[in-house]
Amino acid sequence: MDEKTSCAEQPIHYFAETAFLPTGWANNVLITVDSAGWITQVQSNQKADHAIGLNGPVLPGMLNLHSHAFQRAMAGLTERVTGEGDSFWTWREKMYHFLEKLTPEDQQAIAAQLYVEMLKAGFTTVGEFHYLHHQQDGTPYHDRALTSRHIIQAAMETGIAITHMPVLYAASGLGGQVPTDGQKRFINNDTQLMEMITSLMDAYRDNPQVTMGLALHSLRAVPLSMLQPAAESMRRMNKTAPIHIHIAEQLKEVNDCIAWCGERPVDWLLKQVEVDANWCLVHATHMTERETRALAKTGAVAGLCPTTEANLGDGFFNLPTYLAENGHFGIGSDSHVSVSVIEELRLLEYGQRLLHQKRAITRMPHTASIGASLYRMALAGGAQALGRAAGAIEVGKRADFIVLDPTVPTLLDKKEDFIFDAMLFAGNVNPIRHVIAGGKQVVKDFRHVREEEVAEIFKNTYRGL
Ligand code: NGQ
Ligand code: ZN
Repeated sequence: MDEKTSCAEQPIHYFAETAFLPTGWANNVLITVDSAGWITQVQSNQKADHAIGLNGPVLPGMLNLHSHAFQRAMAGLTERVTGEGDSFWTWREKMYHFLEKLTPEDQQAIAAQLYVEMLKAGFTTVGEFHYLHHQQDGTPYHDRALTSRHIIQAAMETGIAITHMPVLYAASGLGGQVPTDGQKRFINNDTQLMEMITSLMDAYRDNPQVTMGLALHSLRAVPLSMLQPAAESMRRMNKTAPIHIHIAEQLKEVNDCIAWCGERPVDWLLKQVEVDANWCLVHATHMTERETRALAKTGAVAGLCPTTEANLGDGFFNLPTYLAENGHFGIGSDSHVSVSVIEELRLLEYGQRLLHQKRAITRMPHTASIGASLYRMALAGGAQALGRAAGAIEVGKRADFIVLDPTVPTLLDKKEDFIFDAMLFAGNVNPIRHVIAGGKQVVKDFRHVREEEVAEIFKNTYRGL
């Protein structure tokens, strides 16, 4: 990166020798960004002149559509045998135990550290599915949205764009079962939750880094009597606000749902509410062929979290059928056992190869490159699911780019879509050298600009837990 500084109020000009645009790979691209961080002009075949040089292939930054930030601090602590039946559900007990003591400040420190790592790993937007709302004993803070504000503050400190989705959580099981003690910090009814969202929407309305959405934790945690009113109320407030829900991640949930209402979760959800392109169904692991086709037809996004799904023993998403029906997907790092665009996309493809004993599964029409198909579909699905004008180097979009290091051996002499293939399928050296988020350089030569400061606060927080 050239050492040129620009005045914050002036447009900034970046110059890329090679960049991936919606029209394909382009050379000598001049990108103009306004002071609010939006792209105002993109021109190919230009001269660098006084623009800031981005020395390496430039790609749009990726969107991470599913995050529970606090879980980052427990990564590596739940890999012990605890009994015969270690499972998703026993992991969840440990997770509940871990979050018992976290203060709003702890949540912010963990999120800031996580967001630094995300930016370094190529994620320039995060979707926070946030449910750790209340005090340790379950009473709300004086401001019900206090912990949300701390999470958003972590995004502000680090430069990542955020779609913040406060989670509606009201029950411990289908049919409105009473919440357990471990869930007491999550509980709100639909009215309380929508009030929180309204106040956060007002607070961040003019902030280009923040989008608000609604999360419905799961069919287990949200009774139908709250699911429909919450979704409708979100629609009235903002026709295009994202609505996310965890669904059909574990077989037990599917079986419980059938026992409860006679239907499978995705079938049932699609009957109860109008799922459209603003919805994101997170995991949707266990679907029949018919459910898979029906979900694809809604235009909603499937939120796939390959490393977490592998870690928790969830199963495989029905990708071939879903893609054949032009279904949309994006990626999330969820519990953050890994924080890497590369690892999520690679594992998504590898899981399918292992399952189907074939190669080249995640393919896009008219694209021979699996790397390009994965990256491009995840960009489009991520931007759609998070309701952000992002994921493309194009006028009107957020100026979020990653710059790869062309001297990394695996990228040597790679051109065009081979860049995506080599990035995703050739090894373990992080090639992401610089990251621009909202027009500002936040990662420079593999280091986040506030890396030490954020790490120090995280260290003190972590040791105090
Ligand atoms: C969560 N996480 O809300 O953090 C869930 C576990 C649950 C994942 N499903 C808890 N990966 O689903 O009840
Ligand atoms: Zn989740």
